[in-house]
Amino acid sequence: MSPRAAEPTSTIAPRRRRRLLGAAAAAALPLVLGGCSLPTFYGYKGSTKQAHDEFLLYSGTTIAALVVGVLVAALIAWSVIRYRKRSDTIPRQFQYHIPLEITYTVVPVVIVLILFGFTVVTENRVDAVKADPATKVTVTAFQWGWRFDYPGNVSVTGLTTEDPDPVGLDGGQCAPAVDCLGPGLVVPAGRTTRITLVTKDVIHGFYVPQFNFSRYAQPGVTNVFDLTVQHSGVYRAQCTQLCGLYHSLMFFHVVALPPAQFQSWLSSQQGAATAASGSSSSTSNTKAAA
Ligand SMILES: [Cu+2]
Repeated sequence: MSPRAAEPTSTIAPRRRRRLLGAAAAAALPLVLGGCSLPTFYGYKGSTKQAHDEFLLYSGTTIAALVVGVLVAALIAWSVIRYRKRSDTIPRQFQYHIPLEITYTVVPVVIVLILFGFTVVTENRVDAVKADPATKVTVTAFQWGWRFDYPGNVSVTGLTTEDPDPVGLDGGQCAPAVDCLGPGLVVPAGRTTRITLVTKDVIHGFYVPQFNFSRYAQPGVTNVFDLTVQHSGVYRAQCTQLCGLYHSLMFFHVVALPPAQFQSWLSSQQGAATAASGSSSSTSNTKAAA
């Protein structure tokens, strides 16, 4: 009697244990996969207000993808293990399971619609321009460098092969620690800067990784957008469109200053521009060329 009584428990218990282990492994998978990248998923949290919106969209989409991926992987693993071949008998066959087919058609469509909705809302917020930005800068990309034009005839031009810090604001924190080659686009921190992006020749790409933002500078097209850098600092940036021989050197950096410091910088540049125009009838102050 005792061997028979012991038989069921000896076969069922390991199976239950395996199921429990499988469920625990499936539950732990997102944490293991996410691991050290949580909560950014290898992305930037974003140094501008607009970038943070992008980050929320990115992380939300990634979490949704992880949930779906883990669920699908778990179902595949379950069916592979549960229904593995045990004999040569052909198992029961199923087809045309209408409720199931409707479910696995409708659920993905609903997921795509939700992601689409969040994307539209986020992109509208990122592309929105304020009626009253704190400052306006026209950014001109060219082979091979960048020019930044501020109100008051202040113009900062940087060539890729020249001074890596033409505005002289690195304060020792730029090269080589931050490796911010190229000219500096100076903006006030915590305030909105209106960027008008154009190109003088071919297509270039305005890309600041920490802003989660990239936009083409296209011939014949004027792109307008707002950036609201949240904290003072130096942010590396570069051209992301292959634009010719020195494309790989077409870096620039964004320098976000406290508003008062930005204003005093701009005032001093405007004073210098006025003095230069008075003495040489020139209307620009091209520091990198000096
Ligand atoms: Cu370029």
